[in-house]
Amino acid sequence: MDTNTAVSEGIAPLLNPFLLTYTMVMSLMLLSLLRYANNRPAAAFQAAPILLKRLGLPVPSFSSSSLFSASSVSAVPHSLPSFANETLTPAGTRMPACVHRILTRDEAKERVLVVGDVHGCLEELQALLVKANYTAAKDSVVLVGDLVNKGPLSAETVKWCRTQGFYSVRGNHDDSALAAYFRVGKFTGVSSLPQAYDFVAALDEADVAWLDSLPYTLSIEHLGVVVVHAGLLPGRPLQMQQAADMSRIRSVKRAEEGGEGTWVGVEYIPENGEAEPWAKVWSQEGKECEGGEGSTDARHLLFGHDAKRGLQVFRKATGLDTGCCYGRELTLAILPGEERISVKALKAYQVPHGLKSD
Ligand SMILES: [Mn+2]
Repeated sequence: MDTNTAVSEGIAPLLNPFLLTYTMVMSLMLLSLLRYANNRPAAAFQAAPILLKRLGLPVPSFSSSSLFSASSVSAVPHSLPSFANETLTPAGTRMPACVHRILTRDEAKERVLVVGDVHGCLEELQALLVKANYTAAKDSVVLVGDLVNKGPLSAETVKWCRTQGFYSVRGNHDDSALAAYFRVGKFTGVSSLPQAYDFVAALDEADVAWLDSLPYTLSIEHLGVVVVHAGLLPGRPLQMQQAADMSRIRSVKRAEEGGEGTWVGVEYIPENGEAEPWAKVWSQEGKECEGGEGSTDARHLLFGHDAKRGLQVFRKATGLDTGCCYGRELTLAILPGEERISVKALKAYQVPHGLKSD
């Protein structure tokens, strides 16, 4: 046998068309999975069941929940990777490690109480929970963000919610508090903070770490709900949503570029109908709404951030910011179900200032 024959016989099995195709398909699948998870193997591990579900394939019993409940990785929350490729938040702080948090059936208790913008109104928050017959044994609390600023007890609110084991998404004011604490963004080079940010000096390391960990969205899949501070851009999948929209939008208008059904988010509430509440558009039928064409997103969104519009009830989105810091009410939604409970503010801590973007 000459050398050439030996070589060709040696590699012959590798040239088998079936094996070649199989290897190529498997490599492509692995590469797509890694790409789907932003080249993070751990995220790819979590993304695999989601991809299988999307493709209509059976999900093996070792789902992300059971894999990641092992004690060695218990600090890693269940999450979806973000594909928006952002490293900094609109306030100039770093993006949270987990942008899209999933609250699993195992983590959630019997009822989930979703609370509107607290803005330092801790006494009202506690009164509201009493009114809702809250008990730590049977209830999980999820806040829509903006725990701080405007009201009287910002640092105390953060500390209390953290130590109670409450969940929260990140609001623009929570971002600003971090920016003030770390002197980044608009606070870069500022030696003495504005008086409104005095409270950041009362935050300890655990409070700051907790704020820093707040995700932009929290999905409660078994209840069919997503919690976000400000909103989502219609027509765009959850994992493509950008921090600026998730923490700041109030309205959307048609994009001039990007084709039919493309929306851009705006922070203001227009007087002349040039833009509409994002939640109203999100709730309209059609492929350009919800998460876009091909979306099977049948989930209901719960959000805050829009005290001026107050309680907003749309088919697929509910706004819970009822302006407590302005002397109006603090509201929570009880899940599962449609029930909502409110308490009156003890006083007006802040005078609303028109359409200012906060
Ligand atoms: Mn806000």
